[in-house]
Amino acid sequence: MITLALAGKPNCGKSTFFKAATMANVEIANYPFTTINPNFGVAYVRTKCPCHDLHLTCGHCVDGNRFVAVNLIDVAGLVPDAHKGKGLGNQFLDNLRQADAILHVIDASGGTDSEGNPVGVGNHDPEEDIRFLIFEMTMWVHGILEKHWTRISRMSQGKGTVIQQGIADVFTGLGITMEDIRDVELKLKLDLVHVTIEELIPLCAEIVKISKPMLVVGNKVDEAPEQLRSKLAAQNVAFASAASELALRNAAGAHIIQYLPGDSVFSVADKVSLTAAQKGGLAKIAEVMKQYKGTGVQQAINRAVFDLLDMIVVYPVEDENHFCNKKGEVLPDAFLMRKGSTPHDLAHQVHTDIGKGFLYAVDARTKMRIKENHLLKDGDIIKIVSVH
Ligand SMILES: Nc1nc2c(ncn2[C@@H]2O[C@H](COP(=O)(O)OP(=O)(O)OP(=O)(O)O)[C@@H](O)[C@H]2O)c(=O)[nH]1
Ligand SMILES: [Mg+2]
Repeated sequence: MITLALAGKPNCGKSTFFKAATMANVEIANYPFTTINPNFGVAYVRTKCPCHDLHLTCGHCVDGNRFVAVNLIDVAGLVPDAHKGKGLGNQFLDNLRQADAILHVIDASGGTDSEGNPVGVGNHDPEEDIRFLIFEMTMWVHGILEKHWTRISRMSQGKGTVIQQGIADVFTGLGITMEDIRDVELKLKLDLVHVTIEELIPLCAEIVKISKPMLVVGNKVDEAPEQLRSKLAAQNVAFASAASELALRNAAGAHIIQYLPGDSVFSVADKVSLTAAQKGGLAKIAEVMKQYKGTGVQQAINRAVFDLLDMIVVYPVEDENHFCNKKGEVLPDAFLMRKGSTPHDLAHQVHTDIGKGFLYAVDARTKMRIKENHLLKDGDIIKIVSVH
């Protein structure tokens, strides 16, 4: 399963985002380092369920909206010089290893300094926070490389290819290959045989870029001054109000409103009488949602998975005529897969044995056989025929 990690300086709203997205009960407070141990939970990407267009009822979606699970990690806040162990530095950075992509949460309201202390809205430049996280991650990677560098350079005895492999081996856990290192070497015009460890910092920045795609989430947009918002919008920041999303999720859970994560509006449930405070709170949230077409939490998760990681959703079925499994459940599974995946990849994802015994696949919509190397599309419904 795909894993997204929430990272950023302390007190920017990572745990609020996490709680809103997973509905897990985690601690939230207006001071730095509320979270020390990482929180692990399940969030969802939202997509249109194919049952809607096929005029079927699947029982796995809500009004035609399918929520597909992804892992979400909420980690301790990171402060400048974390790579040197400041704050909870290294522990935090190690928690990012398992992430496929990072949601870098910043405080778009500019109300907290670089260490997460409240300073009053508009008194800190959030653009600074964007740069610092990339730098800390780069230096974290550099620190790891430094530990191995003497061995790698000694072992290679001046042979470039051995050095490339040696570096790639250190970062296999981050999905880095020898080809990646060779590409970076060419791009940066580095001579790995003769570089000093300091000259490897740009290479480490590239390793971070390749292994940890990052979406910057401008949280607390409900309090962000216009001048900061327009500066951040120019940097393609995904705006969010995690506190608004959390309030809506709680209100929907209590049947006060009708709202699905990712909706651009909510409606107050029939026969519910609201207190003046509730009315005021909801009106403020509605105002934010109008401007950003929602609270931004679901939108950020979707953007990370579908745009950053380039994933599609594919639905395996056993009966292509009724779009169901052997038990008659319609569209029982939804799999997130990389764009460029084939039916054979899907077979492997369903089960290793089904992958090994793969014979052919059928597109359930057209009932046509598709080739093993055919490229799957988002929303495809596929029957796999295998010897197992
Ligand atoms: N106005 C506003 N406040 C928010 C929002 N999200 C979080 N907050 C507030 O920001 C403060 C910090 O929230 P947390 O979720 O604990 O922040 P964190 O990033 O997890 O903090 P650490 O665990 O200390 O790193 C709390 O007072 C939240 O209520 C938001 O969207 N808007
Ligand atoms: Mg926290």
